Amino acid sequence: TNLSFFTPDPEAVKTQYCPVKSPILVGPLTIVYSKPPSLKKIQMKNPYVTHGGYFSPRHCFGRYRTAVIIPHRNREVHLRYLLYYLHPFLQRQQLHYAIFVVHQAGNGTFNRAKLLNIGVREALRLDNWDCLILHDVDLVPENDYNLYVCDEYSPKHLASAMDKFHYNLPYWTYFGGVSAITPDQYMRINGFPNSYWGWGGEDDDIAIRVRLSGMSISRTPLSVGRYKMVMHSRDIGNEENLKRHNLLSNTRRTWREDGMNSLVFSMLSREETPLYTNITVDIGNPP
Ligand code: UD2
Ligand code: MN
Repeated sequence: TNLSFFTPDPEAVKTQYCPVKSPILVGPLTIVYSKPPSLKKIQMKNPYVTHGGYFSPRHCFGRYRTAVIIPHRNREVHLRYLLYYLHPFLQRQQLHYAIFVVHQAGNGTFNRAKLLNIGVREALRLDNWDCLILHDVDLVPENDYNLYVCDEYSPKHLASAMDKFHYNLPYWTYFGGVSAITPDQYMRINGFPNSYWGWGGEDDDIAIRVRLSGMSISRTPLSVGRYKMVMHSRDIGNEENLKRHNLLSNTRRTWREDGMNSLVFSMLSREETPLYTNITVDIGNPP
């Protein structure tokens, strides 16, 4: 028979769940920070990403629903690098996913953990996510076997081997950079602390919360959890938090009161841009 006119309809064959292990992963990736890609170029390369930064596998039903949440201010170039590499990465993993950028308005002191709490609250209003990925804007994964999927029993640290730490952990309980946590686990630790203003400490607080609520941290193996950070200096407005040691010594007394159940902010705007959902918030100032 002459099949030269036959065009299979890709949507029509979507009758099954995607396989547990995606067949289109490639493993190690080459990440280059030489020329920031434009948003237009990233859009052209990701034609199946829909407004707000959503994607669903086209030939099978996505088995896992993943929300990526990125705290952000003044790092537009880093964000472009991340989107450029992360969209195709997540599509190769055959995830049903969306990307949320939580943008802190104003010039006040930055608060990464509070922005992540806001991102989680907003993401959960929009979909029933299996997994929340909390992602620094300047870290790009270097191996797509590092699945952006949660562990059922433990919050998972994904950025186990960063170039800036010579592809090793800086210390054993380290939980910064990129992590994966289910909504249930997130609520169980009362989310992240709202009280860490400026640089540092909040990641250690989170690790303590995990332990205090009776869980442990799992981790991507060092050979796979590799990340390349865009080089940068400390931002204005994110100076070192000198209160962090004091705060950390009190976590076991404060974590039940400081977190998702005490989160207060004002929503300034929510917009669906072509490559991500942007949430702009006023989070106030340190006391
Ligand atoms: C480390 C951790 C990070 C966090 C931080 C302490 C790594 C790679 N990551 O990051 O997870 O625990 O220490 O707070 O070791 N940001 C902005 N605009 C700003 C400031 C920060 O967008 O003006 C966001 C952005 O997503 C950035 C993140 O906050 O990636 C962490 O800040 P950083 O990159 O300045 O700190 P760094 O690299 O020491
Ligand atoms: Mn950084």
